[in-house]
Amino acid sequence: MTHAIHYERVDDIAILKAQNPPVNALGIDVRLGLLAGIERAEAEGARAVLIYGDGRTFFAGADIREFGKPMKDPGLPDLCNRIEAADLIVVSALHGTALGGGLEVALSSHYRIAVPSAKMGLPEVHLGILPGAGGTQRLPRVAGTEAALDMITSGRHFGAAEALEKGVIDRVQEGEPREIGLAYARELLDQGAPRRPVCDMPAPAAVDFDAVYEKTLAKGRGQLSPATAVRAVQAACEAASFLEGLRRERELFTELMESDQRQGLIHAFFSERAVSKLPELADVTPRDVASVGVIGGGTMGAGIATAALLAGVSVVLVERDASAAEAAGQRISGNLSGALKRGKISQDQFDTMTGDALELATEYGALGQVDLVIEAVFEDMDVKREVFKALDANCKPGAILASNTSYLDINEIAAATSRPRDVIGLHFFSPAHVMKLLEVVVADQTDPDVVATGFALGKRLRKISVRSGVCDGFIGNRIMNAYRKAADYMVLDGASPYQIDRVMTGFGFAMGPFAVGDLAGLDIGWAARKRRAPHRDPRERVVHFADMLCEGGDFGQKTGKGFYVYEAGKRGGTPNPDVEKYIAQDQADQGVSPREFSDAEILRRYMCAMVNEAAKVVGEGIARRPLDVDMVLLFGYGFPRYHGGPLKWADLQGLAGILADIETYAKEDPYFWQPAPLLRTLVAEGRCFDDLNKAEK
Ligand code: T1G
Ligand code: NAD
Repeated sequence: MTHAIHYERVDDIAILKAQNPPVNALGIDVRLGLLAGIERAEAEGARAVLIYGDGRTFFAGADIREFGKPMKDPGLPDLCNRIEAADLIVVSALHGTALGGGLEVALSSHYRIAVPSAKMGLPEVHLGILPGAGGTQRLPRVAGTEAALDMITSGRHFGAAEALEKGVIDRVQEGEPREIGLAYARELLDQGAPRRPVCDMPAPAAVDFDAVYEKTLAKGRGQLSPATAVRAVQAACEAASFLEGLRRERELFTELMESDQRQGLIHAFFSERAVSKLPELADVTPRDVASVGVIGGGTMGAGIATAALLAGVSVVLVERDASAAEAAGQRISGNLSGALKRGKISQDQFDTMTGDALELATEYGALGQVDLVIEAVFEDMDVKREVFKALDANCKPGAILASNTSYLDINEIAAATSRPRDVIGLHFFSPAHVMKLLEVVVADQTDPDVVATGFALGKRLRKISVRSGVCDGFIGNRIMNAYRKAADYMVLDGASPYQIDRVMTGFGFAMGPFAVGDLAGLDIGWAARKRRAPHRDPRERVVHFADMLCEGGDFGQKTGKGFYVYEAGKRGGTPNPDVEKYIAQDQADQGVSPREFSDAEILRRYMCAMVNEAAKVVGEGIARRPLDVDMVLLFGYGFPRYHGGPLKWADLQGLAGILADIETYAKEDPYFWQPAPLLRTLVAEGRCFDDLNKAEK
């Protein structure tokens, strides 16, 4: 036996208890322990085996940290087949999250019981693979083809009640897994219940798998794993035998395991868990935050207030005047009605959140007792400095003063107060009660416990919080500006903005850069360009076609026209014919002879611009690690998760090739395409961005 599996006998029942915290991942020691336990039970003449997990959960899947390494025997598929073939009854008792290989172990058992709060699922597609230990063959046999296809291609977690209703488990019972499992096994033995291997159950009914495959592929926007899993379930229905189906599952599993998408998704899994773990905060205690102040109740202020209310934090929102405060209240109520409609909150919770928990005010005096304030007023330094002076005068000592600015210098804002150590940037993304990303912007004098409080608040609001240093646009907007510029330059040189949008949606983005511009509002970028114009380096190329659109009052969706024309009630827009006119005008004014761009060149230039700026952001220490940048782009800018993020993508592409391309592009525009020093260093030393992630662990 191994320490990971504890063996115990109760009369003629052998009990295998998994003890591999935190989530009983099915690493080699667990697998060896389970195999030895089954063999010992048989050898000792036990009549049944009970398998359950100690601690917070039944097996939460294979040990993801073993992926990409040579698999040690017994592999999980063989172990599941061995459990199923045992010549005694095997019962699994589930609690916590029985996921992936964990549910597959349960499906290879002959009977399954669960506590009511148990969650189950085969989420492998979210890791770029598919259930590889018989899940695609056994689940359809117990739950039917349609239900299995839904559970496997969505990778969603489902509860015990649904699992019982769909035949995935046999019983739901209150109690401790060991106790309910033991009683159930005893009952089965007393009834003389037979072994009941799922592999002996009839092959499930086939469906139109080609149609399901195409639909799943389109829905995945280029992600391969869900669609490939459809083919594995197809084998469960059409293969000549169960073993033949298992063989096909293994073939497809191995194909996905060797894919770049698998590496991208595994990188995303561990990075989203690592991103908020900062060594310097390990022993720092955050300040208590029971109430929050929000200044400005526009798009962002109302969203931030909504996110806080949904997390059970009371809010004092201050606006310029009563009508603006009223309007803010309406926006918040509208956001919360959406959550009520979707059943995320109850009517009582809605009433509390729009009632006692929310105070709308026009005087800063109302902020006297709040623990933390988030400012979301106009993106203007003078306005922000005035607001922070007022906060300094009205907030209690120890209150944290945060700004939601998109670009402005947090150090300069902090200097407007007598307490710069309590000032921090908390940069939310629109809509703030929906988007998962929070950039925690640390200024030069920000106290560590203020930073720790920013992260603690992020966790409470269910955000992915990423530490950023201070620079123009912090991590995300700075990088976005670079790839947006590369897109604008390609348009000036002859590419169509609609071709670029098509290429980037083909790469996996939900929207291309020009459609995103229309969504966010072209006036925001216009204001930023005007703000920068006086300080612009004369060597920088400038495009004017977007300004021409804005000068005509076309700000995108909010005005019904931008790069696209939007008709009420219709999804998406159609190309705005004026755009080509403005582009041609800009080309003529700048003496540019337009040329053709292939889709491949557009993608390469766009991604090289993103990677190059990201490498500068890491090289300058604005982002602590490359994985921080990857998580910012994933959770704030819609970067396709299966690529792992721009720097993971770059590693998989090969940094030398990317540097070479940037050096080629630099021949035509040496100012924009200045290779990042970090990129040069990594290429020269034969290293990659992931080496830096590992170094920071
Ligand atoms: N392997 C290794 N480590 C794991 C792990 C796993 N499967 N699951 C979680 N961890 C670590 C995680 O990194 C973190 O570590 C700690 O446990 C707590 O996790 C053949 C091949 C179970 C719902 O996809 O969805 O089986 O950061 O912070 O929010 O078909 O973790 O503390 O160092 O996320 O309470 C399929 C993945 C595998 C489940 C708990 N299984 N895990 O969430 O805590 S593929 C999964 C989760 C497979 C077979 C295939 C969640 C959770 P650290 P946490 P949580
Ligand atoms: P907005 O114009 O929708 O709202 C700003 C609100 O601030 C208005 O309601 C205005 O009445 C109020 N206000 C202005 N001066 C005030 C004062 N002195 N006291 C109290 N209230 C005052 O703007 P927004 O889009 O919500 O942006 C707010 C901030 O958030 C800006 O710094 C912006 O850069 C940043 N931001 C915006 C987005 C976005 O996508 N819109 C995303 C992230 C960050």
